[in-house]
Amino acid sequence: MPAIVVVGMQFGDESKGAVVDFLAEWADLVVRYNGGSNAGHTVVVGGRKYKFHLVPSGALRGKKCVIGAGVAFDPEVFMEEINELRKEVGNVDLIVSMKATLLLPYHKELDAATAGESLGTTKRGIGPAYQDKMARISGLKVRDLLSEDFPEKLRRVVKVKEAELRNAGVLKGDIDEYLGEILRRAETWREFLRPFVGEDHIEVNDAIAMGKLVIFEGAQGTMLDVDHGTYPYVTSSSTIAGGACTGVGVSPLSIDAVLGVSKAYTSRVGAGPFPTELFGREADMIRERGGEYGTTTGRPRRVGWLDLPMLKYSTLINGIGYVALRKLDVLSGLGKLKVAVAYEIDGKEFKIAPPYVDELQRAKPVYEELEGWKELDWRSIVKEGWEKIPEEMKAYIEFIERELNAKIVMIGLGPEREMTVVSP
Ligand code: 2SA
Ligand code: MG
Repeated sequence: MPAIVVVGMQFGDESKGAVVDFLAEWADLVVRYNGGSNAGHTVVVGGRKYKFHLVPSGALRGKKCVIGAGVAFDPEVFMEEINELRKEVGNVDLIVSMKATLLLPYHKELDAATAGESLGTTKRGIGPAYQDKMARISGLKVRDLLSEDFPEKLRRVVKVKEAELRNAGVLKGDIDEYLGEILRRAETWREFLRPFVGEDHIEVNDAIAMGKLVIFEGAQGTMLDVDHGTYPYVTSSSTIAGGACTGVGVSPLSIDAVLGVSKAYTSRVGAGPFPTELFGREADMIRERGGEYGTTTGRPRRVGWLDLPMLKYSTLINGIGYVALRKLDVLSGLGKLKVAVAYEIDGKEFKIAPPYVDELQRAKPVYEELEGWKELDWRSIVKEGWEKIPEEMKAYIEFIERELNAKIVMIGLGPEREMTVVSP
């Protein structure tokens, strides 16, 4: 049984949650390795929508889950999410890495006060938390929260950050009062958290060694990766498949496959370049049909045509051999479908997207037009299989497979769990 990384090929919201939930039926372990509660992974079962932010989507099937060292861990959100989940599924079997970065209330306030508007962040404190992690003198880990000397550690950190916190208007009055407030809340967090903490590296490597099926659930998407995305319009973590190794402490040799997840079109929430973006009536139609609103923030998402140069870039840097193509239903009845097969930038043709903001802003997509399909009877496809897929949709799928040189192993025809169809 393999270890599979599920990774977003676009700007997040590819519906990785639904794909992970689908695979989780067979999985033994579901692992988050990057990001934090900025993620919004939605799983729909029997008309009920479950939204995951910090906890891996595998929890819904009662599978064992791990939150790895690479995650920015917000104990407040964690408590809320676990309490909600317990009402739904009863016991949540989960391990939180001692090594995970601790995300504290001031990170969220700093996020809102700084990058929130200019980058269009989720204001969940992600950037400021990773900033402190990298700075080291101002970073704290989950293990610190549990240690006896947490008050002293926190004081030291807040001292280092005092000027920054005052400048941003986060810290206004007396520093001791401010510390006291956080420490009071921290008392609740740590008691809640204690039974969950553990060693992610042991848990995950043991499972792999025992031949169990381990699913790594990537958050956000490749184009939002801090190193490889459209910097600075990115998130602050390693969203790519390689992030699974660094974010948990697993050898690259232990990963058996990378499953890329892409929508049948493109969406982006927040600022940054988007070469195939649509506006007006077509955009509104896709947005409404696709329910393209942020799961975490409710923001309307920008939408556009499928962008193969971007997907090729993703395929390359993630080593994607298999693809889950989602939300094909949203394109039903739209007429001709455009797909970008290359960009023209300053008179030069690019088959693989350059990830540079300035070049992407000047990129003119070279489109190919494919026939669209009219109606979609997902029930008969689910019941009778692949043959029932409209011919035009088959051609759309095969076109993408050829261009990416990857196999589309499953498609999504709607948000419900049973609307995922596996290819022959
Ligand atoms: P941040 O908050 O620092 O990670 O924001 C930096 C950029 O990364 C984008 N980002 C996302 N894009 C799509 N989906 C995300 N998750 C939520 C969802 C977002 C929401 O599933 O819908 O609810 O709005 C996500 N998280 C981060 C963000 O928009 C910035 O462009
Ligand atoms: Mg999402």
